Amino acid sequence: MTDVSITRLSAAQADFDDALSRLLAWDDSVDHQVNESVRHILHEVRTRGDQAVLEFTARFDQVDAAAVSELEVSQERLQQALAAIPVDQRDALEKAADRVRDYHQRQMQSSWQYEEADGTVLGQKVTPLDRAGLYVPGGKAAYPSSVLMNAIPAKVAGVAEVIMVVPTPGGTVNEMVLAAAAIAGVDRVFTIGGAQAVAALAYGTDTIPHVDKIVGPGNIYVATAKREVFGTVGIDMIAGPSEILVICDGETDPDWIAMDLFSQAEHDEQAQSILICPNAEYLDRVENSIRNLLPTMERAEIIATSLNSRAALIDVADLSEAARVSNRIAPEHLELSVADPQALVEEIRHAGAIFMGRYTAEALGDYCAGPNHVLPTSGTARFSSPLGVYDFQKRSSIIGFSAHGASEMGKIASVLARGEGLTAHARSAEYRIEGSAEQGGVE
Ligand code: HSO
Ligand code: ZN
Repeated sequence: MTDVSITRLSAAQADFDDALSRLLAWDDSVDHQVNESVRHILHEVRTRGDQAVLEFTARFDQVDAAAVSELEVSQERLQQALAAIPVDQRDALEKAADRVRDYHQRQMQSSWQYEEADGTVLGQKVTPLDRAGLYVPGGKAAYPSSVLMNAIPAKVAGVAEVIMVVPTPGGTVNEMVLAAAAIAGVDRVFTIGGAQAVAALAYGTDTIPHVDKIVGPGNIYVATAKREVFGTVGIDMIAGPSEILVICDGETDPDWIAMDLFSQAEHDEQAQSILICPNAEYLDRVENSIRNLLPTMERAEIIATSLNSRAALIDVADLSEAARVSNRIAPEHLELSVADPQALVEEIRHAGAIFMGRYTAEALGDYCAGPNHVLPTSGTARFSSPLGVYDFQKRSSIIGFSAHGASEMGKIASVLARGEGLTAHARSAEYRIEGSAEQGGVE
């Protein structure tokens, strides 16, 4: 059944705010069953290491190995995959990788220092993480493009070792994923997945080194495991279903917009596609295109389910109102399919990625524009940003006082420390106040 009936909303309707909230509502309640089994897996891997990884991999992926080292994919094997995939795929992956690398190089943060008049030096030292773990889902959701998007920023940041895990249910390996790992310069690959892979990366086993941060998407078990190990390691984000919001002035070919909405909806049944336009009649035209084009789609079922349950066509008074509604949604992807996207972008405050103008399909950004396609979902663009080089770098503060500087700051620190009742702090600072020896350290 690929009938579609898409929710219509109007910003003018009295209950618009409530209707919009209902549309955006997303059930991310924790499933206790999942929680418990993830905790069990984490505990087992933490205490029994490699042996537990082998058992879970046999149970969940039907892959039997005598040792975890058998589940490691060699660099030669990655190169073989790269050599074996069709040449157009290899070319496309390499071109995409070059663009992603170029873009991310511009995100590099460098260390800085400045000196005050009395010789006090203050600054920030930026260092990459030592080791990052990259989770790549197996099966249908194994996206080679996501390997590039996760691994390249880590390598650009200077992460010494990028370790990728990818489950291979039934032993099936995705060659394009391996090829992408080769291009991105992933250092080690293990064919393990699920919560057991997250645990192995977080705690380390005899064979799998522990990492400092785990990035990459995964199913509910992987997401739950990432949430649980946060603190032992860093994580990137807990991603919800993918979303697209298109603001159109009503002048773009409706087929283009329909296909842009499909491109999000085909990811999964829970994906969300929303179109906002100041021209209600244009919304009808897009809905017509949707009806005409849907039967031509390979993933028509998934698209239909996604559109029927989570999509909306919204009419607004003008583009400014469209921008206000968009800011409330804080979409992961925002297309500005309008004549003057530069003017409209001024009014946009929250969005993971903004696609400017009628020609800029989200699909180009998903694969090869250069910016990252790992973006904040479910309204989290209000407070977070695309995955980037900065996710693989950290900062240390640098503080250096001259004798004179220490003396001046010592007086301030002493007063504040005594105010907090912390005498050791106060005296530690006071020792360094010029002439403090003669004062004998006032109590
Ligand atoms: N739209 C997805 C990324 C993706 N699309 C991968 C195709 N492959 C989330 O931004
Ligand atoms: Zn996509």
